[in-house]
Amino acid sequence: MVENFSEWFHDILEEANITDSRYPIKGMAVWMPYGFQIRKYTTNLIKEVYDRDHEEVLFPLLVPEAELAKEGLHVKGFEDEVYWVTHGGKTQLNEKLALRPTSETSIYPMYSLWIRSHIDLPLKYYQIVNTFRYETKHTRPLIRVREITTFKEAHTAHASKEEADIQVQEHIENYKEIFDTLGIPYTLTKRPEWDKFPGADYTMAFDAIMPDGKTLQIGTIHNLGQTFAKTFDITFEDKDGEHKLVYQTCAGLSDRVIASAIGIHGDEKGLRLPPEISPKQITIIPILFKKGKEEVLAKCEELKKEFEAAGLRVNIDERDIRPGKKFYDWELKGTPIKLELGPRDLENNKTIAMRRDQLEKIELDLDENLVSNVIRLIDELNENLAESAKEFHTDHIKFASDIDEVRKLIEEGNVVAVNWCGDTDCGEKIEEITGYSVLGIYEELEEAGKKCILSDEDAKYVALIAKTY
Ligand code: 5CA
Repeated sequence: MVENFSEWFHDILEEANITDSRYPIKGMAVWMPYGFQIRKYTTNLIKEVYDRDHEEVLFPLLVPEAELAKEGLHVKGFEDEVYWVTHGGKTQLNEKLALRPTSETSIYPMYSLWIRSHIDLPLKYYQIVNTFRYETKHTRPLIRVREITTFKEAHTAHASKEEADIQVQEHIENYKEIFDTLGIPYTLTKRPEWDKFPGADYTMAFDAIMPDGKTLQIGTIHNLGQTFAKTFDITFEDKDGEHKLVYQTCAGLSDRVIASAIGIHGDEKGLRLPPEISPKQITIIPILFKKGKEEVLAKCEELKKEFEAAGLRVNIDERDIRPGKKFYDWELKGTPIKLELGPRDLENNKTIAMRRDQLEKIELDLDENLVSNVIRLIDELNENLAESAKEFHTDHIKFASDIDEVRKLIEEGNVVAVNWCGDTDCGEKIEEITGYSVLGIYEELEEAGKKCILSDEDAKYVALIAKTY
């Protein structure tokens, strides 16, 4: 699978009924029922984390050209990627309208109206919407799409620089919680100057290492400083009566969260979904013969109710097909736990459980401990998925001390750590020579005396270099 990750990923999306990419617009796909459920539980998780101290809102999709054009750096970063609406029916519009590529220029003019005084701060809103980017790099379902269907963007405004810096840390903690819940290991780097978000002071980014060794940026957090506040005139009256500009942050996640959960945990048999986002956490497979059919089905229903009462999502696969085919299907679809129940099991007061990550049969008694036993299996699976993913991740970050070694290690499927001076020219040269991307600063070097991998300067940082999606 590792050699053909791209093919595996493409196939599993169709086979498991997640998305259908045959929609006749490049970079846009249909969310199919099973995929839609996975997406729903993923957005539920994101909402659960963000609802704690943000409020959810919903802005219009269209942005007037004049607003989009206001922030020079920002518009320059996006001008090649914007889709435009030019007509309403047959009438040409007075002003072109952009399909939001992201929503700073849609949200901040309203922040300028809403924020008046220090008591209005901090303001912390988020929305989960679709955004449109006319991507020119090779598109891939969920990974690089032209309609990002699941774009979580949080936008905050603060009275001081310190509060904005703290908010950046809070976004980081939120993202860690989301990725940890899904067992997705990540690197966190400060993006280099030339790769930060257009208009930001600095960008912090989470990257996952996919099975083919390429990294996928799965979340970004931007400290916007006062750039947008100046452009959109977002000011407040402070306690001392002075009018001041706000400090802002924004933080984005996308369909890539789902892509990484699918890609990182999957195996040659199909999906291995983290229980949090698995449409069903338990699939009960009745083994039916003419004799004893009613009893078996009645017991399956009874078990389903018990599991549901404990807050678990359960289905019974009653289709009139061979049990072997059902096993195959639910392995493909990645349900964490399968429970098999036939007439003989019922007689013996047993059921056979199987964890998707192990595929060994585990005999469980049909007694009052069944629910807690199954919950234990789900927890063990969850931990095991996270641990094996973490092991892969750690094994694939290697240190290199010269440029040739960087190339070799990346070609072997690794992400490479190097000592770096931090200079932009030097960083861009590293990218030029190797053909790979400098993800950013991974750590600051505490001791002096180390040399940069390329320039003769002292190294200040450990930077990561990778082949990226
Ligand atoms: N306004 C900010 C965040 S609120 C913003 O747009 N940041 S971003 O450009 O970095 O995008 C946020 C996240 O969306 C990225 O970290 C990346 O994970 C994801 N993303 C960006 N472009 C695409 C795309 N074409 N397809 C899927 N996901 C994408």
